[in-house]
Amino acid sequence: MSTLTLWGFSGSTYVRTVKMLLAEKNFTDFEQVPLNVLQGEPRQPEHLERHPFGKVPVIAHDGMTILETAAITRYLNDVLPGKSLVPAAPKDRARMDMVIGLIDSYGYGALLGGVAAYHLFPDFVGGQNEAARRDGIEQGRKVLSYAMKTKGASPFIAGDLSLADFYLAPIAAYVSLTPDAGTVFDVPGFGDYWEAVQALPSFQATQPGGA
Ligand SMILES: N[C@@H](CCC(=O)N[C@@H](CS)C(=O)NCC(=O)O)C(=O)O
Repeated sequence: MSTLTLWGFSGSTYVRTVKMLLAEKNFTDFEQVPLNVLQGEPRQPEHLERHPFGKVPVIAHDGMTILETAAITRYLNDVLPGKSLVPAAPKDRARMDMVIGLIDSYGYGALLGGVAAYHLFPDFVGGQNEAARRDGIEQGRKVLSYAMKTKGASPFIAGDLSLADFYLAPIAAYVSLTPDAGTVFDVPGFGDYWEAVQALPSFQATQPGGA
């Protein structure tokens, strides 16, 4: 029996954030319950008991249910063996947390709800909204620009690979499937960074489409 249960389908960017962390930790002993966001499955009463706002991911581990990606990823980073994906140096940790904050507050809504949804799943957001798409491009570019400024000459956003990269990569993956990718990704430094992210085994092993 698995020691960890992960609720949420692999098409969720936040679920992929968790799965990239698990992959980097080489942890495979988990059961994924693939609740499909596009079909409203996390809004069912059973899942609302786990997450009052009907969101994924949620995990259960060692007798505890944990919701919200920030809590889940930091918990798993602490309890699972292997390299840490949270920088030890306070300034690097701040780099990571700044970019995660920007993604949570501005990037996810702009790039998923605005750009990706417009092209890939408009029905989920009530139809194609040109203003939301344009605004998404603008806000999304701001987030990517700041993420690349924060990265500077480092290989990844917070120096070494960290949770911040696992937040950004799944969102960028959706944008890359749209005709707006060229515009959104046209910020200094993003091209090389995106190449490096796509080469990560944890990115390649967590492509949506399976569960
Ligand atoms: N604050 C949450 C956000 C999670 C989130 O937005 N998940 C999306 C999928 S990527 C979701 O569950 N959406 C379901 C819905 O809005 O109906 C976290 O950090 O985990």
